[in-house]
Amino acid sequence: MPPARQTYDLVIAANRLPVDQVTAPDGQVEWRRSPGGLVTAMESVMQGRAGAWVGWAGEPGEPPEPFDEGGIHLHPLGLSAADVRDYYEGFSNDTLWPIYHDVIVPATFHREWWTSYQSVNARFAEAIAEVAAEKATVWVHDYQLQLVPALLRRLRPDVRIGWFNHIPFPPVELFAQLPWRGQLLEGLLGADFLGFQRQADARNFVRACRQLLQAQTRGDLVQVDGTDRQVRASAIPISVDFKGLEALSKQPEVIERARAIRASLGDPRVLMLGVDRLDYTKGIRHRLKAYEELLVERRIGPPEVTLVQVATPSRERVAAYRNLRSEIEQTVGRINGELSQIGSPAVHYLHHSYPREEMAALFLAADVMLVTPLRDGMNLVAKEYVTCRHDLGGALVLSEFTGAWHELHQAFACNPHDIEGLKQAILRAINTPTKDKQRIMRALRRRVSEHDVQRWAARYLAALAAAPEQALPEQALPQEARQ
Ligand code: ADQ
Repeated sequence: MPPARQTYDLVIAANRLPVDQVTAPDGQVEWRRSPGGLVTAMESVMQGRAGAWVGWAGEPGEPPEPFDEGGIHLHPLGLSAADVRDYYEGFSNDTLWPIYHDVIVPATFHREWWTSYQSVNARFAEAIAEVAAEKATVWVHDYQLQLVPALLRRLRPDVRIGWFNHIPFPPVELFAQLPWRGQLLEGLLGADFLGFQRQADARNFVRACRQLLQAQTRGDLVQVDGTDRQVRASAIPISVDFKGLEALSKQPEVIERARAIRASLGDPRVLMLGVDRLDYTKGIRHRLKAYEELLVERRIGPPEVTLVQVATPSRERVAAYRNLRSEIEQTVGRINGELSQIGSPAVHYLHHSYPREEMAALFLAADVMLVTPLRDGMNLVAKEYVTCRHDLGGALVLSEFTGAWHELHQAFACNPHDIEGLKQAILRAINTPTKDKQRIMRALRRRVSEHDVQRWAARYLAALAAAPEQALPEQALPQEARQ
């Protein structure tokens, strides 16, 4: 008889496991925890519960054996090179990602990508069904796994299923372009509770169900056809680990490093900073255009003002990302060629990933943070920046098209499509008196500290537990969620 497999009360499923494989100089392979806020949040909710995480280990081929790391049971799921190409780079990042981000670049539709997406989602559902204990809570993450809720419900009707979308949910007019729109909606309706970054995203989902499935809806509830089930779709915006990141940014070495960064840039009067995955949704081109025009018009210029643009390498096997990278690098080259001075480049462009300490030091060093996406589910960089500014220094220029803007209204708002308006927002962020900027920063920090990632996770799980059908009594909910 095969040994009884251990099962878990709380199962997280996401495209990626929360660890990266690293090879030490002696060839020894080990796992290192990825530093994201999601992992910190999950650790806080997994305390005292038996928790497992199902996800891809990041390399194509046979998956490693399941293992335990930091108190979480990790269950790797194998993706072949063809799965990575069709399910991940293809359907997830070249079909869904553009449609869900306002079609900033055109979406690509291939039927074989869809077939692969279905098959990988089915494997996820099977892996979850294997590790979930009787009546477990299962929390599925993001647009790569939209079919998992319904597939899992078929395999395991006893478990409670939640799904959270880290990216926007598009208006029905754009969503309707997807040839597989009905299957995607039905896949999601297998969940008990669906969480979104903004109310507008939740409303878009409910509207899509009404218009494309002719489902009955009432407020944030969708009636599932042919059953007595109702699914709730609401906004529960994600956040950052405020306490952990603030403590990091208060470390003397980080503060010293921030000083050293400024000194190595020639101690400019105004250091501007952009930090993004190199993605066409992030508005990097628009930001550079506004900055270039301000330089050409001599309203600002080096050496008093400089811009550091950190662009993390991303999805380089998708053509739109390769094109964006060469376009950005050409633009930076042109700006520097035409507008720099000897020893004072106009733009410092860094195409790297950095450790958390270095990111915190950059945030502390920057007088103006430029967050200018054309569309972004939340944008954690904006929240990380204000978290690090315990000195109340700095100013945040924030696009109205980010989820973060809906919580951080006091920031210097911009519409990145409006280059003239963006230039004005940058100048305001530079020239507003320090006292006023401190007041703004204090308000922004209060919001993030009161709505941190631990509270997000607790609220999400409470909403999932209290979703229609199996409403729990109030006292069963964690304290944070009773509001
Ligand atoms: P992303 O599109 O990846 O996330 P974002 O929210 O900005 O966008 O998160 C990026 C993370 O990567 C931040 O924690 C940032 O500090 C880090 N990072 C960026 N550049 C880095 C670098 N060079 N080195 C090291 N770290 C770097 C998706 C959605 C967002 C949503 C998040 C979370 O697109 O809208 O906010 O998920 O839900």
